[in-house]
Amino acid sequence: MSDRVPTTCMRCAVGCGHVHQAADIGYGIDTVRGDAAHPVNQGLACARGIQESRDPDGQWLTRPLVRSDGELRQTTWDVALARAVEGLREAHERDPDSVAVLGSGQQTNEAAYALGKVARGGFGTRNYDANTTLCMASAVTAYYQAFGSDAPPCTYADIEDADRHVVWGANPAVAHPVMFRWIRQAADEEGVEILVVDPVRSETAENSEHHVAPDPGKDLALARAVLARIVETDRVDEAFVEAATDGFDALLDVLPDAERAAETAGVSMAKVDLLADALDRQALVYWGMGINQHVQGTETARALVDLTLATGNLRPGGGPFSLTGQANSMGTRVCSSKGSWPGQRTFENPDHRRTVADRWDVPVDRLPDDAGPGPVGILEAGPDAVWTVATNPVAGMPEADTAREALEDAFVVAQDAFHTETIAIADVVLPAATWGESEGTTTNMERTVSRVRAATEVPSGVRPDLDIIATIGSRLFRGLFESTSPDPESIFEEFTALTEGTVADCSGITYDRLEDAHAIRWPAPGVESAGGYRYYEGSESGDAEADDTDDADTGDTDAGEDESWSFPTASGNAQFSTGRQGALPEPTDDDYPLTLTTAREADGYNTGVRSRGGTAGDLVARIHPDTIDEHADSVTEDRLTVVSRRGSETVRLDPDEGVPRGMVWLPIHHPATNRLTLSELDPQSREPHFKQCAVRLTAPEAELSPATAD
Ligand SMILES: Nc1nc2c(c(=O)[nH]1)N[C@H]1C(S)=C(S)[C@@H](COP(=O)(O)OP(=O)(O)OC[C@H]3O[C@@H](n4cnc5c(=O)[nH]c(N)nc54)[C@H](O)[C@@H]3O)O[C@H]1N2
Ligand SMILES: Nc1nc2c(c(=O)[nH]1)N[C@H]1C(S)=C(S)[C@@H](COP(=O)(O)OP(=O)(O)OC[C@H]3O[C@@H](n4cnc5c(=O)[nH]c(N)nc54)[C@H](O)[C@@H]3O)O[C@H]1N2
Ligand code: SF4
Ligand SMILES: [Mo]
Repeated sequence: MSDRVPTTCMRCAVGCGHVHQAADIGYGIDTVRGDAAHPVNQGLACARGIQESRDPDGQWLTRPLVRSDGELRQTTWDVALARAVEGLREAHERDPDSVAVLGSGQQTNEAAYALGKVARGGFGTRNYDANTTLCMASAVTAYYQAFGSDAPPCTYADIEDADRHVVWGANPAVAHPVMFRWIRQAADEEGVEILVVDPVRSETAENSEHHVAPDPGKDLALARAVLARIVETDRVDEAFVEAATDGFDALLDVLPDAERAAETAGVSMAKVDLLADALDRQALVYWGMGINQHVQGTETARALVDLTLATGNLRPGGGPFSLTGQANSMGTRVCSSKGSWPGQRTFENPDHRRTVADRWDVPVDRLPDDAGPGPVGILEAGPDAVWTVATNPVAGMPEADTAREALEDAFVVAQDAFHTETIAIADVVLPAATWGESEGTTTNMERTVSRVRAATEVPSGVRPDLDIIATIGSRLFRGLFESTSPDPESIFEEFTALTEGTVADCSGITYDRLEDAHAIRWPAPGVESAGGYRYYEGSESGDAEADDTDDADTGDTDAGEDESWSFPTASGNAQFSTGRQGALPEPTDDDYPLTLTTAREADGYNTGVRSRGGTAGDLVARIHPDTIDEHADSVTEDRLTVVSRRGSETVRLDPDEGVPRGMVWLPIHHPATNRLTLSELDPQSREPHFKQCAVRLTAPEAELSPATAD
């Protein structure tokens, strides 16, 4: 019998501990179950997390490939690496910024840190980013602006203390199943309720007490209507606002009238009151892609933070809780040198650049002084060479045909475990080890670091990401790594040492400590410490560093003497914002009268590489029966064509009353979906506006053509 190896699920950022057991013969994982000894999930796990870890549906890559005479052909690692290094070097010699590197929230901290080191400290390119910018960037920017640091102040421990769970633009019943189970369980207690804000009656809405359905993309108006109502009815936590925040008066100056804002959002005042009442209690406000993926994603996320600040909902059992998507999006934010240097050091600060350059032993003027234009801007700039690691931009980027063309014009090195649409157009393919096959760590959405361990061998043609990255890095930039096959633990130590003394201090976390504790939350500046409730010290903070000699007065939750607040902003206070609802980038009109939205299904994962096998199958659109009736003349059998200004796709119909009239709902798991979407960005976060664009329905233009990964 193979060993039972404790590890962490790499599918979503709940971060459940798993136990993996390898097949007795050959390669692969035979058994996966939740780890009862892991403090995050205590044995729970979801079906898809288990299935995708144990037996993913994708077509495995088993040998390196290089393109010759237009065809991808099997080759040796020596040949593939030489080709990769040569192509990247040629571009780098022309101009460092002509090398683009696209990383992922599905790498270990060690691989993500190493990739960032090569991208920024080796190539010195501005044009390095990750799929996490398609995902979390608006939440990240909002947290920085509001709190001075990017991290949810909340943890899972808050869930059982909250009286109201407001789930805004997220569908955790599908996307974060174990977490939703905790939320649902907490809300089964007397007097506790879940409220869902989503234009679609999602699986989460179906399983909640209340559903508020704003018009698509109008959440900022709704959040302002709720705040205006709280102000009108005198329910602001003035003591907290006075003691711990700045900017409330400036917000009041621009706050619209509640009725007018509710009308803009397409929501009744009764529903606005429902949300205002919820926030008047101990409330957690969770949010996801329905908020972040918007040209005003940062401003909308900040408006949600404003709601929690105005009602003093930042104590245990309350707070703004951004639901991180991919398993290691949070780690990527802290370690990868993508949006900030390790430990949330900023690009603009010359002292921070110098510290990083010194540690890496590279010239300081090599390090860029801004984070770059984001994945969409990087491809728009037309890079000469692109290195992708654990991401599938040909399918995952908005306006995907444009992304594909940019990649087709470039020299592409694609590093993945499976065949993908990006692999299909690559010049060099580097097969990487994946979940269950790699060693390292990952960091979940509540800032908890946990070990990832290999349970199975890999075929000789496959190598760990860290080895591939360190090999390419070492060949191009002598001395960047001590070895072409570094020990993950030594890379982890290098990363955590670089965070020492920062707001995201991980220097007290070691592999040895993780061995015993399984999971340790940052900030962890010392070997005994683990981050508790952020920005808050008080009788309920649970913070290892909190002053527990205070005179505890647990009955009183007003900003009292027993609690103190401190935010790493210039003034030390949390910041209110002044954003107001603007127009959508592509509103519906006579030519394109319907709104296309894109979201997740329980059985699919992102671009579907690991969840749909080699064939994508039919693209299926959920549409309200009344909207289908209006277009009945166009329907042939059960098919019609969805046309946007960027492309058209023939879909099979799934009549669904949970989707509002006037909307077409497509899963993101099909590679055709993003041929239709829009590449407008939030100017602050550079996150694409994935959730609304204008479309029309016509008679089927073509046979359903199931796209394949080839
Ligand atoms: N099963 C599964 N789980 C996953 C993933 C997966 O692909 N499949 N992916 C992982 C990743 S990377 C991520 S980022 C997370 C994402 O997790 P979620 O944020 O939950 O993802 P989505 O399904 O994209 O969008 C959430 C909800 O936003 C709603 N929405 C759309 N437009 C609007 C709007 O205008 N306003 C509001 N309020 N809501 C709107 C959609 O109807 C949808 O129900 O999931 C992670 N977990
Ligand atoms: N229309 C629309 N588009 C969207 C979204 C949306 O809501 N709507 N959501 C966006 C979001 S939130 C996200 S996160 C992105 C995701 O976009 P992508 O990153 O483009 O898509 P994924 O399918 O997650 O691709 C991850 C790849 O990493 C590979 N992989 C997994 N593990 C490993 C590993 O250990 N090593 C290596 N080398 N490879 C590995 C997988 O095989 C897969 O090919 O999509 C975005 N695109
Ligand atoms: S909830 Fe997320 S982390 Fe937990 S088992 Fe499911 S996919 Fe994995
Ligand atoms: Mo994501």
